[in-house]
Amino acid sequence: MRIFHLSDLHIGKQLRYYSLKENQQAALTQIVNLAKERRPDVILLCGDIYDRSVPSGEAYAIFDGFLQELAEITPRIPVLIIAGNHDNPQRLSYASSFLEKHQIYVAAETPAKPEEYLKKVVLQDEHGEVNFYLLPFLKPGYVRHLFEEGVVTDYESAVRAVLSREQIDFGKRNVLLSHQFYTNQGQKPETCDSEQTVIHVGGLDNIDVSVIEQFDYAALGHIHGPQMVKAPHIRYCGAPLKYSVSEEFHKKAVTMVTLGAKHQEIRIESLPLVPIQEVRRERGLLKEIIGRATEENCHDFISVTLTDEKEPYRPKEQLEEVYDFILELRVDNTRTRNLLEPEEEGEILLKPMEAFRAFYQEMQSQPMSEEEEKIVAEILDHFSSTL
Ligand SMILES: [Mn+2]
Repeated sequence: MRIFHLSDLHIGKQLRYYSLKENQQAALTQIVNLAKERRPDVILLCGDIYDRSVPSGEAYAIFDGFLQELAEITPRIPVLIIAGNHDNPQRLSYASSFLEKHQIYVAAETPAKPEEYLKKVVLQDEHGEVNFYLLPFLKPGYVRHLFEEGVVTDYESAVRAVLSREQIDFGKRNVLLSHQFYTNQGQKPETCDSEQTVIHVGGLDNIDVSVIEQFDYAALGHIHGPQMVKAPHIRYCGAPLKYSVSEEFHKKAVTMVTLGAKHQEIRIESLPLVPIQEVRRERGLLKEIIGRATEENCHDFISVTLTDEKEPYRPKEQLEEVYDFILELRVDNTRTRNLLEPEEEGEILLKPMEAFRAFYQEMQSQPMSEEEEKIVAEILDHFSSTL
């Protein structure tokens, strides 16, 4: 069985103040084209479909268009969707029973009553059945009431308890969809800035991977860089786009999993997604950075760090002449580094002239000329006589 594993679409997300609408649409179109080409038996969307719990009309339209295009592929490819921490369960489950008639299965809410269980979708291949368990993002408080007191104390015990009441037959082939923070004996996966979750190892949100190890494949969402956790069959596929500068070197892709017979080794392939705009860093002198602009890279999203000792006049305006999308502009030189160093002694009260001299030196990286000193002295003189 061939599986497309995706997560963290974050539809509607912006990069600083820039819309990513076209970038997201381009990525989704590539995913549709890959689906047409590679013909997966199922597509998994493992949480954080939308970036906000109240998605914009535009965000809904983008996702709707994506599902529509997937639905037009014949034979129909089932799509399995779970909610992530960014999704609003009620909103994500809108029209879900209707969608199910079209083989789009949405699990947004965790079991709330004793008689409710995880959504389970059974698909067939030449080796028999594969059970897909859809575990939406959960917090311990969502499910605590389903168990005896003291059973659910943290995220790990919550997921363990929810999975154990499913009475899964691990003699069969089982796939889990989950959107949580899984660690390998406290070892933290590689994270980046766009996940926007306060991730701390040893924190209550960690779940040891042993809880889900028995699945033949665990399709995970939540972490935006593609990586396995402990073993190849437990995997974060990552976001389809770079959502922060810290993802500069990520290789975004669709993770394609080929599941064979039970106990047969799984095959993992990365089908690269090519962004229409890169997200990257530029560091150096203003002149150098401007000089590096080309027709190909001038539309990239760039984070600029200037290293000029003598700070240029209106650097942002100068950069904007050649670069279209500047995410941020920082200065890293002796002045800014000194600012970060803590004062060794207590605060010293300087005379006005001394204070201005120090300020000038810091801003200009050189002392005032004699003429400038004279001007400043005159100004100070003027003020001291008027006060
Ligand atoms: Mn996410």
